[in-house]
Amino acid sequence: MKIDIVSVFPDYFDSLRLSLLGKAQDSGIVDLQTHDLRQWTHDVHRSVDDTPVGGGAGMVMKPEVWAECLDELIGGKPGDLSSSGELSGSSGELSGPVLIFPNPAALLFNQKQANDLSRKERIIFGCGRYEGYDARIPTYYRERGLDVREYSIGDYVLNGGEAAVSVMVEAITRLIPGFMGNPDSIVEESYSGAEGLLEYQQYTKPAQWRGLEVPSVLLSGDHAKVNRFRRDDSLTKTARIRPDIIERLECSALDKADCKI
Ligand code: 6GU
Repeated sequence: MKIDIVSVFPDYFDSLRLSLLGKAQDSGIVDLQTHDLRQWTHDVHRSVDDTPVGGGAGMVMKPEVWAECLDELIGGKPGDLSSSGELSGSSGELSGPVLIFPNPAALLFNQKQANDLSRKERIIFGCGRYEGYDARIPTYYRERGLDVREYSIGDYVLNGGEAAVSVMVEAITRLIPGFMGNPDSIVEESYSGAEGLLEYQQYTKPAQWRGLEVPSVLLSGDHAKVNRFRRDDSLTKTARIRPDIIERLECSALDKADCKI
């Protein structure tokens, strides 16, 4: 997967060279490039923002700078995109990169979207700063046939999209086949199952520690009982701290034994 990240703080993403994501870049599973948006400015101040039309506080990122940057990264002149059909496959499905703009006033990013995005060949992230970016930027590229998405990572406000993009890149790349040493570890974890129940609690040795015991069923060696115990733990924990997830559960996802919870 090729990932481009555009930001006025490209150094923010140095941490993505560490750990498993760093290894995935070394092995060629992920090709991650960061770009300084100011590279596409022409004025002496290298300005990327301007005051909001209609008034109000703060600054808004200018469409011209973003368009020069994105046209170059996408490749081809903007007019080519829809007219030549270059970016839409014969099946009518969108090909070409997915463009993602972090935005606190957008759809919440979740595991389902991370899964879908982990199958894409190329993703370009455009990090907004200040009060946001001119709304015509996503509209323009959407109208030109690109798959353009805006996501928030939670109901709180950050100073810019950089932290949100870090989160999304990590959530997406770890799902790419071959990324994880042990692919089983992503199967059972929280949010990954079709139902999206929270993961059950885990324990390691010793069985007794500072007066606290590991639940005895986990030491029984009875796999059916262990599985039942873990599923009950997932269900009760989810019902207690994320009742919204339980409310969305399909009835068909539950078995008879679940219903005593
Ligand atoms: Cl994507 N951006 C900003 N600035 N704040 C956020 C966010 C994104 N998601 C949650 N808060």
